[in-house]
Amino acid sequence: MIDANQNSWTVNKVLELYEKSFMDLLYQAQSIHRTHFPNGTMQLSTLLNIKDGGCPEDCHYCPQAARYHTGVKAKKLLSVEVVKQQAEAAKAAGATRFCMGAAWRELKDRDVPAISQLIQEVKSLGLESCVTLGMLTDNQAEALKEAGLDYYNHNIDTSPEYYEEIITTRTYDDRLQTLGRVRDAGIKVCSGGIIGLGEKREDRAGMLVTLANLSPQPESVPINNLVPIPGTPLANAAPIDPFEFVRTIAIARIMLPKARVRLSAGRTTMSDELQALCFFAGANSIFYGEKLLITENPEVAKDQDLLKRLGLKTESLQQDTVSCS
Ligand code: SAM
Ligand code: DTB
Ligand code: SF4
Repeated sequence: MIDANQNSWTVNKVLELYEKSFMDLLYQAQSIHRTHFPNGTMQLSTLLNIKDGGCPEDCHYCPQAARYHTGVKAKKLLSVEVVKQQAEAAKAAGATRFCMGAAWRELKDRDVPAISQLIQEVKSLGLESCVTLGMLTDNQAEALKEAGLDYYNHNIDTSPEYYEEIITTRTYDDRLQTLGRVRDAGIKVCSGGIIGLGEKREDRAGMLVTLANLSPQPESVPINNLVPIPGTPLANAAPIDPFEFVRTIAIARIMLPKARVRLSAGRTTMSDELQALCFFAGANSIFYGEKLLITENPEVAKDQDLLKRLGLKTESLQQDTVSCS
């Protein structure tokens, strides 16, 4: 079926959405959300940092970039035993996807066997697998697919115009090429970005245009609110107006109607009410577990309580639903 929305988004069209009244925009987003997700389930992904710190890149937001003094120490790749234990715990807590991140500029061929083994362990538990390892070659993408990888996360972070203000050690095109390789290998695409990098509304629109005009569109779209990290160039970035953040989620839902839109980093500083507004606007996935990669995430019990108070059901491994009790 041809999707009328796809490949035809322009920044001006998106800015028109941003100009709508907050209520009209949320009503439109919620209507689209209900059409594509009639069960209204929340998908829970648990993150594990499998390789901490020491990254050669200069992403201005990142606690793991070696060049900034953030107090994060470089460590070795975690062992299979540790990863397996963490994945089992995530499954027991109710997560359906296990996402493993490494502070790498790119995946090295020598690490492919170890990563493949980690993916196989996660898959053997019946969990969906996701990794985020930096740039990939065609052969590496194929090897990860062969190992059973379901999703590859690789964020475009912001608009093509603003990107150079945030990262200079690789280009926007490098990111898009890796996304193309992931897609060609038959792996599902997880790509999104960060709000609150000092970007303009045009840049938020430009980021969403890039994502929505990918063909096919990404299946998973994480929207992160910047977690300002002392020691990084963005340590003192001005926080974004929460309503602008909710608008961005709503517009992501409208432009990427079938994607799981994940309310990602930044939830520890959001009120329950703000998170509920984000869910109403169309966010239907969260990172679930006390830690993101380096920074904190809400406690499991707190998230379970929030989902319960909102009467939100969670996606289960069998694709049906269970109540969060
Ligand atoms: N090194 C790999 C890469 O850059 O693709 C994988 C890990 S990297 C930490 C994954 C993503 O986390 C980044 O692309 C960025 O969108 C997000 N991220 C990193 N630091 C963040 C922060 N302080 N606040 C919000 N999001 C952040
Ligand atoms: C994504 O979009 N957000 C996650 C995941 N993909 C890898 C990472 C958020 C990192 C927040 C800062 C930290 O803890 O390092
Ligand atoms: Fe490295 Fe990824 Fe952090 Fe950039 S975001 S510095 S590539 S770990």
